[in-house]
Amino acid sequence: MSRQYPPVSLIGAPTDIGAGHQGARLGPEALRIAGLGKALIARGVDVVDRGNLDGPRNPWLPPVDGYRHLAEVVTWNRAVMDAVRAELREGRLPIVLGGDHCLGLGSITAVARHCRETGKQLRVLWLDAHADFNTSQVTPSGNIHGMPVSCLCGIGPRELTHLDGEGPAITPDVIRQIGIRSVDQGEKRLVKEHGLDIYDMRYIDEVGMKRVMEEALEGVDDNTHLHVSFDVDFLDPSIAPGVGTTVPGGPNYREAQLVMEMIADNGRMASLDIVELNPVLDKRNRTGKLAVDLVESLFGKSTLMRD
Ligand code: 5AB
Ligand code: MN
Ligand code: MN
Ligand code: MN
Repeated sequence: MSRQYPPVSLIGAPTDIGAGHQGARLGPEALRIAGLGKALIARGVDVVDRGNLDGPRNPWLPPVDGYRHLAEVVTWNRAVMDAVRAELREGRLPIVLGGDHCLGLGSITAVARHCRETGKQLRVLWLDAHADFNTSQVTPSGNIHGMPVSCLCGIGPRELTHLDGEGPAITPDVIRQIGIRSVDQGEKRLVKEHGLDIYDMRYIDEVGMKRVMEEALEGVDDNTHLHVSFDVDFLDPSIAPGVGTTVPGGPNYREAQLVMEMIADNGRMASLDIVELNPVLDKRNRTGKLAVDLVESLFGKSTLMRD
């Protein structure tokens, strides 16, 4: 099955400003070295690599009032937002190469704005071990990569909840979180309070990934912009060791492939983040290569014999 994909733009965002480990700032280069651009070109996709965005270096300071590096996080996310917005306006499919997951804020703020302007419905698939729904009050770390989802939903500091000067980017009903297996205590309360739709590992174990993906993609139609925010720590650490916050018990290789293939079959993915890859913690870029392998599946590569 071959599908026409819109032209893709790779946007490097080399920062670990929101993370608790340094190293994710090397993620964009590791993804390039693992052959991301070439792999997409081989799938017949028109790819332009826009290079890396610029932003403040990581000063590696402790949190202040529950946030670490808030000002720098705002600057990086504005850059990502503007870059993603520009690509969407040109009818291109932006792939943000992180970088840590705080960048999902800038990326999805741009996507949500684009949806408002074009009258599209938005669906976000958040592939992650974590819910990323902390606030400054409940965070155990102060690391903002644990807060992008709450900020996107309007819970957080104004400079992040109103990144584009308009209101909060989304409401919780837009998001489906898959692979979740580590939620902090206060975060759990908030997640429940705001009714986040979470397909945690227990649910995946019980009903299987196929049904999970059918449910998560339900209602994603021609009028839907599907955004995939792929935190590499979604994957089981036995296959993806190159992340700062490993949590055992994640999807295995086949389950992860099924996720990507079902997204490809759905055909509505219009933007993507690949975040949290930390080459410093990886083994011979194994996790980077796996991410590329999975992105190929997102773009329709399949071992399926019956189509
Ligand atoms: B990631 C933790 N919940 O807030 C926190 O990798 C981890 O973007 C957050 O999902 C992990 O510090 C953030 C303990
Ligand atoms: Mn995350
Ligand atoms: Mn995570
Ligand atoms: Mn992480």
